[in-house]
Amino acid sequence: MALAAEKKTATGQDLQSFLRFLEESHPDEVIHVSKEIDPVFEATAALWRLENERRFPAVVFDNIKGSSMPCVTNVHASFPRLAMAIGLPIDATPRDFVLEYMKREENPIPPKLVSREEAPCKEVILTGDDVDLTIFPSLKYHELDSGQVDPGFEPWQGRYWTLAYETMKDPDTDVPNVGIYRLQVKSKNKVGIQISETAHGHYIMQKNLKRGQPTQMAVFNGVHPAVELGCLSFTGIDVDEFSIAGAMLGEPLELVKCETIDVEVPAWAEIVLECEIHPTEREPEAPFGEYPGTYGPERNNPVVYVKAITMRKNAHYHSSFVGHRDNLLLSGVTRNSQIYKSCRVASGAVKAVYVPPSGRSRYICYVQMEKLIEGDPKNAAMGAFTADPFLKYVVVVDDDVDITNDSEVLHAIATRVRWDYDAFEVTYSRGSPLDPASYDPAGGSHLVTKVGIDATRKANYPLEISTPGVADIDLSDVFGDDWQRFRRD
Ligand SMILES: Cc1cc2nc3c(=O)[nH]c(=O)nc-3n(C[C@H](O)[C@H](O)[C@H](O)COP(=O)(O)O)c2cc1C
Ligand SMILES: [Mn+2]
Repeated sequence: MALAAEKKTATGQDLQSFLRFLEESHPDEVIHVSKEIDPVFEATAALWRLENERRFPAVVFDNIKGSSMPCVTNVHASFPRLAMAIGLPIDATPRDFVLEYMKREENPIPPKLVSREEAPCKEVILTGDDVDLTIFPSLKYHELDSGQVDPGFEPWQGRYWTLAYETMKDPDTDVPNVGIYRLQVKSKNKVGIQISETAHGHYIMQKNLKRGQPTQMAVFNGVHPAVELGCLSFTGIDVDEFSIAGAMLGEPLELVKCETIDVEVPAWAEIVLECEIHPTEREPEAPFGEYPGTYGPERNNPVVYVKAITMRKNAHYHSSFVGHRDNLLLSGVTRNSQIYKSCRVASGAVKAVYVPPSGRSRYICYVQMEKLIEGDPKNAAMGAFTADPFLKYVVVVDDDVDITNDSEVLHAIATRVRWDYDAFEVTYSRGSPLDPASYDPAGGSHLVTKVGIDATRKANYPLEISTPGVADIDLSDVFGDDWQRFRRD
């Protein structure tokens, strides 16, 4: 195992080396909790309280009741950590991030196969009766999280994996696919899965279903966040997300073959579950608290059997705090590059785009442009809608508006929009089936109304107030050296 311990890049390809990097270089970005914490609600409640205080460190729960494994969470809850994951400075702007992410997405680096001796995820191998999902500190996040479990497994009702990265091969092309589809623990070796109809994973499962065969699928959990950001890239079904993960790392992602199925997984993953999605078996899964901040309904979802567990000796289980920043930011930042590209096709005057957490990092997009001709902002808004079906409101503003600041955008809407001229509506269009404001939320309708808003200044916009000399004022000179005692609003 000598090779396995070596670092391949400044921060390596694994979650633990990224945590070490934070501990050494940015110690306030991460906290270890040694107190015993209940996996049922208590971990989530603690993160929620922290969020109420507007604080978002990565949290490692070292002592989750019932498990000997640490539970790492909230890693993606702060944008600067995501920027640092792809090698940007801690103060990088969302625009810097989009441009860097886009550049890397356009220059994929194919993965590299390594031997099992070189793969830390093979340090422990459990097969047959040794497969036991109860060793992992999976959490129960929300009060009504549920789903059917096997008889005798009731204490595990509502325990979910929210950072399960699944990989499976397209039977037509053999191209691997990667996405996150949550898992519901049902027994020692059985989980439920929710793969949305729009995910590539769903197409692959359906293709196998038509052939009457199970889908071989590996789950990997706990990787470097650069790998996560690459795996969640908005690519076509024929693009292998592992090559985008390599681009985010700046080196080939190391993959290793699974023991019991014909699928490859990241060699530096903390935990791997080698699985088969049963071709026909379905069981009730959910309700489960989802990203919009509401529960997704119970559904008859596929059943998955775990054939083997492979993992590191000191494996760290990785969880995402779903429905909160940790989940929202990770989903949000990976959408921006496609939206930016599409908006730039619609109008060359577009300078930046931002999908704010206030819109659940899915439903709202702000577009900043240096408008040269009237009408152009609406075309830019249409470009955003084309790129991302989940968007419902696109607001286009002038280039002096800070699009990472909701208040500035609202100011632009309040003072620069005549609704009948400047907004357009598209009814009966495709959105998210989890949208609480879809035409039939209880029925899981994906039909929504979309609104584009041109909030740029129009012709004859009155002169805006200004005062000469603001930038030159020395506050200490006027208000005294202790002017900072005044409470900040
Ligand atoms: C924390 C997190 C949880 C997610 N959970 C699910 C899920 O349970 N089911 C699902 O279909 N998509 C889920 N997603 C979204 C998909 O992983 C994402 O759309 C992915 O790009 C789909 O990949 P694919 O189209 O290649 O299959 C989640 C995303 C994040 C960031
Ligand atoms: Mn895909």
